[in-house]
Amino acid sequence: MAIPFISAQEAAEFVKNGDNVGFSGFTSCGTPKTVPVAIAEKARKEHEKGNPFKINVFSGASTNDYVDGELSRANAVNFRTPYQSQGDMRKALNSHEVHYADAHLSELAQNLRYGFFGKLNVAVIEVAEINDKGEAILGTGIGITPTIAKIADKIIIELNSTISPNIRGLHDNYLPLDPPYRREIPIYKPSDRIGSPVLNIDPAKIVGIVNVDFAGKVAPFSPLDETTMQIGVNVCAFLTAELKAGRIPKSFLPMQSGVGNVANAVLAGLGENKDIPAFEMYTEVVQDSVLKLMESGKCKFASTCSLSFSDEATHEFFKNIEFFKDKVLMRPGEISNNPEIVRRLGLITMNTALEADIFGNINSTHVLGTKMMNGIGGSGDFTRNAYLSIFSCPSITKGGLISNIVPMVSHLDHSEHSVNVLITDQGVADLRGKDPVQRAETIIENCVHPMYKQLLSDYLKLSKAGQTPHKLSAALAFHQSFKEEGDMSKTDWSKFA
Ligand code: 0RQ
Repeated sequence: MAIPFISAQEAAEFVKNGDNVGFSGFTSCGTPKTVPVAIAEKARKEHEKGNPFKINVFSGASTNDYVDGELSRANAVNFRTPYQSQGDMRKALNSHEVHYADAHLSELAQNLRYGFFGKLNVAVIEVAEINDKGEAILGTGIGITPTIAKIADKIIIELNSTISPNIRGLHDNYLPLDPPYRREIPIYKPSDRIGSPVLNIDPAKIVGIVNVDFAGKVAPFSPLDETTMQIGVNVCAFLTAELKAGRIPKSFLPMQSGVGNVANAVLAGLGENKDIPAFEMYTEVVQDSVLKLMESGKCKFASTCSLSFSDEATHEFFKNIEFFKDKVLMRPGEISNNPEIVRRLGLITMNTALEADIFGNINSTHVLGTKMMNGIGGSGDFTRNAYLSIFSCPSITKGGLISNIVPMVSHLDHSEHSVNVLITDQGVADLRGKDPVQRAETIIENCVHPMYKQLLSDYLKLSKAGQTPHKLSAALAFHQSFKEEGDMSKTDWSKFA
């Protein structure tokens, strides 16, 4: 029987108050665009009638304005996991209107299959192609799609005609067995294909197909500033030195890089560096910089969960698909970020901190300890299992009113045990093989902005007791000073002596 074509509004009627709803995609890539808006409209109408209407939203990573923006503005979200980066959703979860569980991206798909969230009522999945047998070609991001396609009671398809047919062949859909039957995931190099380019969806569960004829936008990058470029230069210098010292094999190792400008600056720097051999990437997001590296031959292959290119780069990529198609594979998030694979392949990981402390602990998520920014994303999946884990951040923020290096992080995402190297615009702190006091001395010497060097050295002298010397009453004094005086540099240790 042919699968019916329906409108987004008709599709939204399949979604009920209290439903667990899974969305395809990873970042804005592969994420539905019309059904979530119709669900938000339905929520508004129900609220006007005095009826409750909220859903629980599950996705591969961040989404787009149609999912997180529209649904949160319509007050239609009860629970959200595992990651978001949209302003209205951020406000809603920080004010507790939305219950947000920040989580490692690699774990959500399996936790859904394990039943940790109850059953999944509806999956909304964007595809480039689908036939009556339910054989689907997904869009430019996978995320949790193979899992939600398998476990959801009802499936709504968004068939997006703007996705290039040249996307066929780039996906590697794969579902691991669950414990106690899990076997090793047979990826031994980034380019190993283990699954299928086609996702098989049970057509009996598909309630309808919604035609979509517009592409979502990928946010443009802000131009590289001096600080970002200097961080990029420092990361490149460090990696080159590691290679020369023989601590990175001559053939190099696969790289993971987080999103954003620092990642782009580092990749651009590596591309220009003649001492770094052509390398592969095993990561969750590839951005424009990776295309350029492929064109120049510097990046041989990229395994990713999404193709987060600008409109221009997307066009170029699909136009030149003959060149790119054996250089890219898109995988589900539980494979792109899988700890087993990260450890086996020996990834060099580069992620961003909001703040680090002098002992090497990292806060990637909470502004001043309480306000959620985005979430831990894939940074923990990669960091904890890396061959070499690098964190970077600027040494100061807001013109120096904030030091990104503090006595004690105000929220902990990545502990000292997982962080090998900290890099700021000031320099590189190699934390390997150092005790906490040695780490603190190295970080203060190499990474802290001159405005804050004395303050942090003095903090270290406040207490000499214990393996990790803290003056507990003063440990968050930087944050307190910022709250009270709008300036961390106003911290006065004499109050704590
Ligand atoms: O505030 O917006 O008011 O200017 O925080 O700071 O420097 O623009 O940070 O865009 O590079 O993101 C960690 C959030 C960094 C990101 C984080 C203020 C600062 C600014 C943002 P304004 P920047 P970036 C791959 C892996 C976790 C997920 C991850 C992230 C705003 O990289 O979400 O790694 N990482 N995923 O002024 C108070 C500080 C601050 C501060 C900055 N110490 N205290 N405010 N700010 N530092 C991706 C995926 O998983 C999909």
